[in-house]
Amino acid sequence: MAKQRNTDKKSGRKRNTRSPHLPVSPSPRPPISAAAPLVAIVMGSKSDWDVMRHADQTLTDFGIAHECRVISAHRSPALASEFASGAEARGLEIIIAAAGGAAHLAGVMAAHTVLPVFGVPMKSDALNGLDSLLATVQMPAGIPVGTLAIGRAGAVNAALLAIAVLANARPDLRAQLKAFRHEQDRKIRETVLD
Ligand code: AIR
Repeated sequence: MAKQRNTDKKSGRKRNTRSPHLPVSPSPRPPISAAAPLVAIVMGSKSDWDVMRHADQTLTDFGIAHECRVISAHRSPALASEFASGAEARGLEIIIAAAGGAAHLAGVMAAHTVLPVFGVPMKSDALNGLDSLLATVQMPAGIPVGTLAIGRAGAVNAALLAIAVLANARPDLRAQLKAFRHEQDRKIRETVLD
């Protein structure tokens, strides 16, 4: 969650220590990792963090300034509405919202902001996340939530989708994303089964 990254002594540029294969941005734009958060990752409970830390890590790997916090649509409804209502003014561009069971957090976020909201359904004990998936995805027309897969895949992909949206206006970030895809492809091609 901490956005600290190392700095290359020679160039003075920031270095991505977790994913050295990803190019580091020489962008003339303000450095995205040093700025105010562009992405918020919110989750209904601390019990969601083990899964949502994968979204956090993915954003960190790409050097995206972000914040992570617990907000419950049901246990802290005023905070949920306050957070989403103020998100745009704080400079946030995307909200990733994760919840399990009666998973209304992403919908509540979306109801209070026009920023893109990506929902991540958490795997639940009772129904394996099917309840979370349906609660997140079945939004009424007019208030969209882009819903990702249940659990870890959804957490990682929510972050990657947020990066893809941010990359529309940030060519260096788009190059990073392409390098990431290329690396994935390379690993698959080089996979040897014993
Ligand atoms: N939750 C919390 N407030 C509203 C909802 N839907 C969800 C959390 C978590 C699940 O309830 O997102 O996935 C169980 O939370 P806890 O705190 O009981 O572990």
